[in-house]
Amino acid sequence: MKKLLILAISLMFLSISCNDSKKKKNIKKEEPISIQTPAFNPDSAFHFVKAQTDFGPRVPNTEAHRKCALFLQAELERYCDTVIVQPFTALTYDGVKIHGKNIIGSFFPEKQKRVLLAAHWDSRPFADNDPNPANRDKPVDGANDGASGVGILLEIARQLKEKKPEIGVDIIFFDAEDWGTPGGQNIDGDWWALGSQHWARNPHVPNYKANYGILLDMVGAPNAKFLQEGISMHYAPQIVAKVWAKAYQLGFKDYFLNFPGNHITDDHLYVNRIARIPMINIIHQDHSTGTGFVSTWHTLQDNISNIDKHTLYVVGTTVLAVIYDER
Ligand code: AHN
Ligand code: ZN
Repeated sequence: MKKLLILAISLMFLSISCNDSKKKKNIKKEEPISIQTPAFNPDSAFHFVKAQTDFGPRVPNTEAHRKCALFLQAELERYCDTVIVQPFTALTYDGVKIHGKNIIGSFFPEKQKRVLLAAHWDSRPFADNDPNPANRDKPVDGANDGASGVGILLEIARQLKEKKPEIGVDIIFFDAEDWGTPGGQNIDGDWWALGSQHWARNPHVPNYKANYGILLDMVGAPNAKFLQEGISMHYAPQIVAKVWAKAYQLGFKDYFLNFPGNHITDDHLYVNRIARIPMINIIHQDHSTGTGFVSTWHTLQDNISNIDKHTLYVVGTTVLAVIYDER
């Protein structure tokens, strides 16, 4: 009995010391002295998406909207060199005067060569595409439609602070993108993207220029498909080519398809048309749903349970690689 006990104890020590030597070897192999290029962290990006949806729907003129604006400003202030909040008022298609805020964080604001990254941070006031008519006047969480792009850009901001890019970068969170006319209703006018329209006419700094821009919209659904969106192909085909080539190089061809998509009226339209900065839209399109978008679009199902970390990773890694390539 005693012998057995001694045997067991010595085996235990033997296995502990074995583990120990394995660990030491691993440390030597896997931790080089040089600082590595930071990798886009999908858990962190997901956390940034959820932090937004936790406020509730970020519909202009609501408490959740006001609180989320302060959160986004504070986050950008942690990472960027300068942050500018641009308040504005606008009139919606249904006659509501809304108080909006575009929130802009910049890295190296003095540099000439710059890239503009953007997403909209507001969420839609009504789930007018919901299969259940009783839900159609309720506001949407907008986990994918809005928060996904903002979450990726906050993670990119966090990474850019760790490893500074060679060029200037501006991150713009546009407000009041998603209060546009309900589907099928054909009312003339530019009722989508009110925040980007305001910014394009009143840039946050006088004479603002960027070499190009990338808009992220609906970049968080599982197995998202990014078609080459029509307005992007009209105004900035060379930027589509650049970004898609990088995605292919990174092995993301199942997400970034070499296939034309529809023209989508979105924030980038006014950045192209009014500010005259070539800007593309990375946006999930689905021609099988009838709306042209993912099935959760403008429904109550657009919530955090339908956000996929791998999609956030694919998009974030691609955009980050494009930025670090520029000099
Ligand atoms: C139109 O449906 C014309 N534009 C859609 C823009 C949008 C809404 N992006 C997200 N939500
Ligand atoms: Zn929307």
